Amino acid sequence: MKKRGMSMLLCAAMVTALLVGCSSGNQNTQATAAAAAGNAASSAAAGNDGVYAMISKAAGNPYNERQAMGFQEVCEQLGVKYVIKHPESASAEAQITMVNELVAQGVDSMAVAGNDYDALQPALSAAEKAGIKVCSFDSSVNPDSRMVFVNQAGNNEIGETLMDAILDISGGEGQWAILSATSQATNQNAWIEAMKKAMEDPKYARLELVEIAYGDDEYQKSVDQTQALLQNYPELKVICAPTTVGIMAAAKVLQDEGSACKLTGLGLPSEMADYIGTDKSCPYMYLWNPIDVGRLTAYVSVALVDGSITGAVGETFTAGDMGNYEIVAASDGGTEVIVGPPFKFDSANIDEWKSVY
Ligand code: RAM
Repeated sequence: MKKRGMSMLLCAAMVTALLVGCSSGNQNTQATAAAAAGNAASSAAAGNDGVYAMISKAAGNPYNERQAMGFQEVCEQLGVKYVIKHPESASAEAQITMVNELVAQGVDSMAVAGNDYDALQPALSAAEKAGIKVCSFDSSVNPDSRMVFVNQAGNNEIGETLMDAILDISGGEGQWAILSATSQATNQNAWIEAMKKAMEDPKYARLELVEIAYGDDEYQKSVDQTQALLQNYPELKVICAPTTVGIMAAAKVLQDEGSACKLTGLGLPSEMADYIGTDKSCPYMYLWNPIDVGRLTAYVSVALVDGSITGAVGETFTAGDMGNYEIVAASDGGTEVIVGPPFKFDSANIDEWKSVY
């Protein structure tokens, strides 16, 4: 009896080690190791024996890695098992394959940063039918595909904040362009819509949005798109890049070329420190803490699995030391939890933040 208990404990420890190893391993190893561990884990541990999965938009993006760090940190603090997957490219197809794999492995929850608003619905609905609690984070999937969305900040708030930055940096008038991520990215598209809505205010009447370019959250493609914008619109005053990959690429192009065109958008302080300031390519930019997005996603996943929330408007829960959160109505008819307001980074505070995220 004693011996059996001991070997079960060892078994549980090995499964935990395997899953923890997965989260930072390469994609193929991760999928295989997770497949091996997924079913075993559900029966191995006492207490909360769920397996919590996270699927980001894509590998190779430091923003996504920071969200994963936060997710991992909370799962470890709570002593629950987790699987983190980063698709090789930011496509819905790659995510659908991962969702199907995780369903087959029998995980208990799945948090997805959607590379497409609608395309994942059949796969995620099948996951929900199999009893898996599904939420989205960072970039949502449609309300029929999720129980709740962990949104980094309010869409309208982000749209209005960016429009005010463009107005200010342009001096109130002139041509500006957007350098976005992929054309299907739910989050960037929601922010672009919010910017367009904000632009109806007469105070923006002398600003002209000339193009929305897509760098697909790939560095080189974002560099190429920035160069094309500069070539096609010699009078361009501002580029707004609501993506950490795009803004970093654009910042380097504009600064290296000594361009008169300025930049703003959403960027990681760690990647943008050399480009922030009135004498640099990006006078200021915004973001939120991506580690907190990942942390809150883990708390939401655990609360969905233990039944303390269902994703309905008005439900509240405590996210450890992050405090109390309430589920609210999202503008797409579904529900969401908002991490917090966007934060401004400029030359006065960038040094303080560049080592944080
Ligand atoms: C990129 C990704 C991510 C987005 C950030 C702001 O890293 O597109 O989804 O939230 O930018």
